[in-house]
Amino acid sequence: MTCKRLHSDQTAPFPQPAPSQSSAPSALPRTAGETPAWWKEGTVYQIYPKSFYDSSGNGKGDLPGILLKLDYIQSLGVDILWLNPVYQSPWRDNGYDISSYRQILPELGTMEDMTALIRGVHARGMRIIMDLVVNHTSDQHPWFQESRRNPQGRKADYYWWRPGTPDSPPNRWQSFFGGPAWSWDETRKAWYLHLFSPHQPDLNWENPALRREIYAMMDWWLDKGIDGFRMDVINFISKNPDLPEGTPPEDGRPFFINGPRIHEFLQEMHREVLDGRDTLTVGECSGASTADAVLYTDPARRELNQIFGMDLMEIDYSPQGKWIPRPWSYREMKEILSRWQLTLEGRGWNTLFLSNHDQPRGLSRFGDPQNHREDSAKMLAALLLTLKGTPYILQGEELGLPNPAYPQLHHYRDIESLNFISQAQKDGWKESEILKALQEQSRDNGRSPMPWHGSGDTGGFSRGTPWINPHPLYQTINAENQDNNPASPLAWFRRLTALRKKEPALIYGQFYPAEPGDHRIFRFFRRSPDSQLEIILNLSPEHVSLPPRITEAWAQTALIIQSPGQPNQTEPITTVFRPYEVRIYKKNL
Ligand code: ISL
Repeated sequence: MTCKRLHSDQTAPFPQPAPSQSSAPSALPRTAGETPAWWKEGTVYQIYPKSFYDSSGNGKGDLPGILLKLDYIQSLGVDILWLNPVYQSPWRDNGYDISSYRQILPELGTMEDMTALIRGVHARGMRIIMDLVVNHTSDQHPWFQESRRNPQGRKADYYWWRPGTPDSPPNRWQSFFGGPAWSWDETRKAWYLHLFSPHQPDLNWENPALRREIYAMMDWWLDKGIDGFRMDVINFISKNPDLPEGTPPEDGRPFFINGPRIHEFLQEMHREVLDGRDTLTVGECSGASTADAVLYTDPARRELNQIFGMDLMEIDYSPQGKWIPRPWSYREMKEILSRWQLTLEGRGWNTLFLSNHDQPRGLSRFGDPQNHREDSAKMLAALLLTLKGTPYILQGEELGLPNPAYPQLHHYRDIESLNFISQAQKDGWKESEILKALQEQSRDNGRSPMPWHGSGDTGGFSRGTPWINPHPLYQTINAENQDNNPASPLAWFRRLTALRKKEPALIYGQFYPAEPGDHRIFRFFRRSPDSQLEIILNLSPEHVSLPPRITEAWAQTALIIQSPGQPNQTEPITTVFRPYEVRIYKKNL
């Protein structure tokens, strides 16, 4: 089951309800009837701590480094920071293998640094959430060590142990990183389940004592002042205890994705930890359909605030998986986005993201970094900040950073990429083919060091030798040279976050897809009781001419923001959209 496409929804026809002519009265006009919440209004900035800013010179980004860059982060107009894992860990999967939930990895800082960061973030009026990785731990975690040593002890079934002999695993499930999902443990003389690497044994959520330990740990962190959690593969925590084989036998996904007790567990977690606290909870939910998303995020069900659905991230997965991508179309992209928007309207809450630490850069996938880097980056930023939901921006995305596309095999660090390289070599792939796949799809594309300025060997990331190579384009793409350039992607990003703060319709307004006039155009409305915004995005590198039935209505509206172009200067209304052009028209109702 190595990273195959997860079919979550049937493809639905592109929906086209016309915007209603009457503005329904609402008790909360600015929020268009939605219950207001900071996590609906905020934009999230994802920090990959090891690649953000190295204050110590050891080649790895660290917590004091983030603290030093808080003014920059605040200047973006973002409101919430999400930190990838910073816990004690042997770092087999870049911190997603935690060996102590209540300690910070010394290379990244101390608990005092973490407390100072929480304070610094709050002092600037922002919030901070941390990764919660509770589908599995590291095999070095004391729970696993005790569990493997003491089959009669209290922690004996904190993990998925099965008896047997070393030559016959309990089933043929494959892990997400390649290879079997079961390993034989010589100490306990039994098999244990790991959906990821053998160093990441899966926790057994059937055990109530384990669940209580996890809730206590969550409480502990919330008491320290963090504002919520990004929950890693949270919809994998409930497994069918029979652990049946799938079709094909290697595919166990039907038996642990959105598993039998998942909603019960999340509701219990809500009751035990989250009730009465004002937190942001966002679940990473690969394999969740839009219908599942409603179940997870409907506030009445008291589970999560939001989930990351993966349909858009898997748009280019072929039946052979992510390493052999397939072509995708603008129609498919719009269909996925519109389906998630429409299904969650009034029933849950969306996340909006095109990049993260597991994905190639959104710009390289959905834009044109070769020929229209800045304009396509601006269009994608507009897409993220004008649809309905909470936007998540990966560090560097505000600069229009494409994939680093490292040119040699030895540049890659990620466990999934390294496993792919050895498997592809065994399967007889040519080196050039392996490199091409990595340059397009490796998770390391989202993990390169943040380019702060154009000089030195690392673009201001570190005084030492970076753990992974600097971004090859840091001399031209960096925060310093965009900071005072009003035409830069960074300046555009700041204008968009400011616009979201000014226009409640961009937060709470209902989403209506509109007739695009051309398949390369994404056109939609955001409507609140007192205003309607019309957003038109040219998704393509081509000039697109729109028909008069669409363009004539613009005479009654104001063009409030446009790209390409200089700020405060809009072009006369034309019917031709330039490559990756963005326009937002506003009409008061
Ligand atoms: O990265 C993927 C595809 O290339 C996914 O299959 C990914 O492994 C999956 O979305 C789960 O991701 C999360 O859990 C993993 C960790 O490696 C990822 O970094 C994390 O985001 C295991 O903890």
